[in-house]
Formats: sequence, structure tokens, C-alpha cells
Amino acid sequence: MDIKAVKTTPYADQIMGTSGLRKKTAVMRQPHYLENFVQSVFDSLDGFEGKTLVVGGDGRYFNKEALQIILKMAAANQFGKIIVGQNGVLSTPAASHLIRKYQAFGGLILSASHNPGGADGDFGIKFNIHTGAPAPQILTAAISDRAAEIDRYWTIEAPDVDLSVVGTYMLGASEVVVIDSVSDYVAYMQEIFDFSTLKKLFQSGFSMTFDAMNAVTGPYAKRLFEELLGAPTGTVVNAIPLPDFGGLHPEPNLTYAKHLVDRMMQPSAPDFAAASDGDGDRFMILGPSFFLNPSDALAIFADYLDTVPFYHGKVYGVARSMPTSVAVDAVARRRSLPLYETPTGWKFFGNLLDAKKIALCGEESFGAGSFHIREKDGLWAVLLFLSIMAETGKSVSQLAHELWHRDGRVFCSTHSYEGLDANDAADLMHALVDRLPELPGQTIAGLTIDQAFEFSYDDPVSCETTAHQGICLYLADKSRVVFRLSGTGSSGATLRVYYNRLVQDTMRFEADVQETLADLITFADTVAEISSRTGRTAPTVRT
Ligand code: VG1
Ligand code: CO
Repeated sequence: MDIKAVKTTPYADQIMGTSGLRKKTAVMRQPHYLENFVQSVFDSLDGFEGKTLVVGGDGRYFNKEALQIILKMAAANQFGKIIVGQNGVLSTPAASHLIRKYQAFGGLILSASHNPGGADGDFGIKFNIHTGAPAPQILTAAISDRAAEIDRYWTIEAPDVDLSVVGTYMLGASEVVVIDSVSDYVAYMQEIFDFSTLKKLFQSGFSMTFDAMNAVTGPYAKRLFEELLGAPTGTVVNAIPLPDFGGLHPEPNLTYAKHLVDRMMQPSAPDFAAASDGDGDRFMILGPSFFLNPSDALAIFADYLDTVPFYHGKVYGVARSMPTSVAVDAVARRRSLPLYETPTGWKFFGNLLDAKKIALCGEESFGAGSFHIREKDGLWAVLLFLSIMAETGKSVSQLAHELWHRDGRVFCSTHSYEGLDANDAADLMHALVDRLPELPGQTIAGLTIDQAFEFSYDDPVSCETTAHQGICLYLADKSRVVFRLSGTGSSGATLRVYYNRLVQDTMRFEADVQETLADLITFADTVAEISSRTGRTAPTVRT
């Protein structure tokens, strides 16, 4: 075998964000760029020689080429076995599951998730550890430090591996096992959920649309819903993964999946609709003329998780990211479940899941998951919701109303201002941080501030502290506004403003979300000077 060391020089920008390294595809395709990063990951790990690595991606542009580079580098770095999805495709949840199932050392997942793909779009890569969880903060910092000084990487001279055919191949001294991308994941879903009950739901005439957004979940959803659960052909739409997602922005929300939302507002809408994102870890759920806010979905999951036998006696606790609405908090209180509040990003849930402090976790950004894997899981969330519907006989809207009547309705919305000038966005945040000490007690735009602070997280398992995770303003009426900058973009900056207001008056439950939050929105603009500092009078995305 011909292992060679290739000399290289560092790139200054290989810093991992909320979920791995995300860059413009053209940046990732620069000479040695991907190689530098991958070698920095390997150099930051110990004792993987002879062990198993899982690799796969969401099928976006550059996925195939990147995989061949990674396979050769993994072989040169002496991984014993490399498990790779057929054609290089694995959803993020499927990759997390494979790492756990085959007791791999870890995995490299190629995805920029909800960011658009294509030659002019984004590409991403992240490393998950042996538990299947995204690399924790301490490791991502080590990887970025290593990338800042890297001077060589290892690869081998070998022909490309044929990833189109399932089978075992040798690459140098390493075994490359090309597996069916879908089978293991689907088999696991059959262990978790009662497929015979779900099948009966579809036999009873229940209708559904699942929109795979031309991204990775298409083949998984076809197998699950159409082949195994007997939903009619055509239930899964936009089902063929395309390198550029067919021009769709693979982020399921009210803006980028508007076509699906509009469909559900028609009289001919099916009983249920769902969508996922580029790499299959997000979910969006809709009923006829009804959008289920992901924070409410998390609360419903917390209420009903123990109706699924897989979770009997194991609902240890729940966690939500800080900006996620407090709807789930009320369920946790009612059910005497411990509740944890973490920073944004799935990597913060891993320790809580491993330590059995929680069974369920979620984020306002259409993410939910459980201890079954260590990533958020879009199709799992859809199957869980379907199981709850089958168990209760209730519709999406009925389940949401039941929640509101029990605990009050938490009106919540996330406003994202995308493509801002990075300096403007940073200045806005700094100015707000500087004013934090003076804000409590002040009345701005008619609302009185009760507390103002930056969120900081003390991990109860690792005892690490992660500071500067968003600015929280609590108002006298207990409403909340949170400001943070996105960590998944590839250029410029995205400001996210998160709104929360608990309404107990049942007469107001049907009110418009944005109208109910209108005074908070004006307040946020005034206190953070959003329009004057960014030139934007409205957000790019409202969810
Ligand atoms: C966003 C979401 C966050 C999510 C992350 C990764 O991060 O807000 O909740 O965990 O994307 O999701 P940010 O830093 O842009 O706000 V995914 O589906 O892109 O892996
Ligand atoms: Co994703």
C-alpha cells in the first residue's frame, strides 16, 4: 500500500459552528481544504487505528468527490474498517444510528443540513463520536486549533471505490463496507414503533403527504411510509435526492416550505403533512389548515412519549435548547420530569442522554430526538407523531388544542434576519451586551424589562461551562425575547430573534401569532436597534 504524506498549509477559517464546519462549496473545494480539515479531525483523536469509521452525506453537490478523498485518508490513517452508505448517502440520523449499532469509533457526516446546496451553495462536514453524538465543544475546539497549524495530511494512492454497489472492498489495508443506506435505520424504526398499529391507521383511509424537499429523506420515507406502512404511492413527494435539491432551500419552515403550507390550507388537504431538511434531522408537521409549532410538538411528545412501549419507564427527563418555547416546561412540571435548558445545537444534549438524565430533547428550529440515537431525527419525530395520533385518535389540531387548554398557549416565533453584514450584526450584539446591566427596570416601547442577561450553560455531566449563548430579556409579564447570532451560515451573519408569550385566556388561543407578539417585536427592534443598524425592516424568515 502506498501511503503518502502530503505537505500543506493551514486555512485560517476552519472553525466549527453550531453543527460542524459549513462553508460555500467553492471554499470547501479549494486545494487541500477538505483534506486539512479531515486530517485535523484525525489528529485530534486518539486510538482509532484498526477501528471502524462511518461515513456518508446528504448527497449534495461535491458529496461523492469528498467521500473518495475521505475514504483514502481514513485508510492512510489506518482505520480498520470504513462503513459507507451506498452512493455515499446517509441521513444524519442514520449515520448516528450506524455509529452506535456497529460500535464505530466515530463518523464523518457530509452535510450543510438546511443550507442550500449546489456549486454555488453550501457544503459541510462534521465529526460524531462513538456514541453517535456530534463532537462536544472541547473536541471541536481542539480540531479547529489543529487546523490552524496543520502542515501535512496522509492519503493513499488508490483508485476510487465503487460506491454504487453494496459490498466489501479493500482500500490499502482497510476494509470498505458499502451498505444499503436505508435498511438499518428503517429496521430500528420498526423496533421503536408499532408498525402494525401505524399500518392500520393508513388502512383506515388516513391520508398524508411527506415532502422530502429533494433531499436525503426521500428513499427513507418511501421505504417507511409507502412500502412498509402501506401509504399510497405518491404520499412521499420531492422524493429523489438531487445534488442541488432541485433549487429548493431544504429547510422546512413557513417560508421555505411554503408550497406545502399552502397545500395544507386548501380544502383538499390530506389529514397530515410533514417535511424534513437536507440531511433528514428536522421535521415540520402540519394538519389541515393547521401549522404545528415545533415547540408545541416537543411538548406533545413529552406528554405522550410513554405511550410508546419502547419508552415505557424510561422517560427520565426532557431538555430543550434555551430559545425553544417554554411549552414543554409546563408538561415537565405537570409530569414531575426534570427539565434541562441547553444552548442551541444538538451537541449539548449528548451528555444528558448518555447519563439518562433525559429521554427526549428538542429545539424550536424543527428538531426533536430521543435516546434512540444522538442526533435530532426528522422521520422519527414524524413516526412518533403518527403513533400518538393512532393511539389517541386525535388530529394535529386537536392534540395542540388539548395542550393549550391544559397548560396555556405559548405563542412563539423565531425571526431570522439572513445575509446581514457580519460587522453590523456583531456590533448590534455587542451594543446590547454592553447595555445589559442598565436594562432591568427600564420601560422600552411600553414594556418593562425584568431581567437581562447572557445565557451561560453549566453542563451537569461534564461540569464544563459554555458562556455567551444568547441574550435573554425577560419582561414584567413573563414574556421573553432572545437574541443570538446563527452559527451555521457560510457567509455574512444571521440574527435570530426568538419571541415567547404565555397566554392563559382561552378566548385568545386562535389569535394570530405575529399579532399576539407585535408589541414584543416592536420592543425588540427598539431595544436592539435592528432596523437602524441592519437596514432591515422585516426578517427574512418568520416561523
Ligand atoms: C440552527 C438552529 C439550531 C440547530 C442548527 C443545526 O443553528 O437554530 O437549533 O441545532 O441550526 O441544525 P443556528 O446556529 O444557525 O441558529 V441542522 O438541521 O442545520 O444540522
Ligand atoms: Co439538518
